Amino acid sequence: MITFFNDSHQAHAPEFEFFRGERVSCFETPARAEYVKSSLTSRGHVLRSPQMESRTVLARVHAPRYLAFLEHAWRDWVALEAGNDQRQPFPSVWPVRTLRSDVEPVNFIARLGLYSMDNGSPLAAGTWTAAKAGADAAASAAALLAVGGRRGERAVFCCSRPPGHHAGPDFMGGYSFLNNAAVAAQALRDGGAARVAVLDVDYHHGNGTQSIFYDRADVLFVSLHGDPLTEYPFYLGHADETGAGEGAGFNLNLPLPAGCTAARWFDALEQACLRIAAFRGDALVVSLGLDTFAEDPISKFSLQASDFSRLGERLGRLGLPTVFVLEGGYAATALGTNAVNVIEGFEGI
Ligand code: SP5
Ligand code: ZN
Repeated sequence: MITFFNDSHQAHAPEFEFFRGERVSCFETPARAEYVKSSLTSRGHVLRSPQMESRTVLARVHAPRYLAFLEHAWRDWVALEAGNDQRQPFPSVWPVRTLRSDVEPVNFIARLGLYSMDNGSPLAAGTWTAAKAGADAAASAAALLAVGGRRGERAVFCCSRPPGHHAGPDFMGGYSFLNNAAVAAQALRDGGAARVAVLDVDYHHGNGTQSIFYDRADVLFVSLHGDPLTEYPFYLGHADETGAGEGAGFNLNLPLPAGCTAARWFDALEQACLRIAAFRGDALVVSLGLDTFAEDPISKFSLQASDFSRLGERLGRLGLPTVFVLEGGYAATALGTNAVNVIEGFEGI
């Protein structure tokens, strides 16, 4: 399988995040992508660098004012006060119900709150560089697939970070800044695929991807994840969210209780796959979160390494041209094996 590696991923390396009111080391680290890279390489997979510029497609999934903010956020933060280049900015105020989000404040922290869903997505000097290169990888992957009558690849894997699936039309969140899965899906549409399915298997609901496509029938969003009643992102991902307007019936959430067995997870995967097959799309985008792993430090499902092979096999049986984008997964040393297992399961190796 063709694999794109985001060579700029290390530019996004914030030091800490907040957890229970304390500063803790980031869970989403550069080492994650390096572990996946080394497993891919040692299994003989050849890594390529993305070639496509994603700006046009980015502007179709994200709001212009959000993209402008994110691109210049670090510069604006550093310009604010001497020493800020050694400090991480965090939002501390948000435009929740009754407050206005149509007027962008001048104050930097207020702008950061406007464009954030949480205080858990730390910015660093190279966040834009890394996230943009990740979006370029997603667009590059979409351009290589055999869709719309074009000759091409059966599947492409994007080994990249930061993740993307919590990033909505105009906000960052959950370690995500640019929604790579949405970029891949939109690029596939623009490249001639009439209908695209997105399957999100990360432990956390892909609220950003759901929101970007919620009122559209041309992109089906299906997600299995920890029940938002107890799990991040808490405010989206319930079973009664089925799509709106033309998109009614084109969103399927399969929330599962934290702590549930792998058997139950695979039952939900089967339901997801049946819905995707019935949709009869031209291509599939997989938001490949590996935080469903039993040993993940922040998640509560129980998949083992061999279960990732089984996941890959099941997705391969859908028979669709497929883009995989890496999302979460925080048991860093196991990420390589688990990612390669999905890919090789898909390929029937
Ligand atoms: C892409 C992705 O997987 N984003 C996940 C963002 C989760 N952010 C909230 C982290 C909450 C950590 N809870 C830790 C519980 C440990 N006992
Ligand atoms: Zn996750």
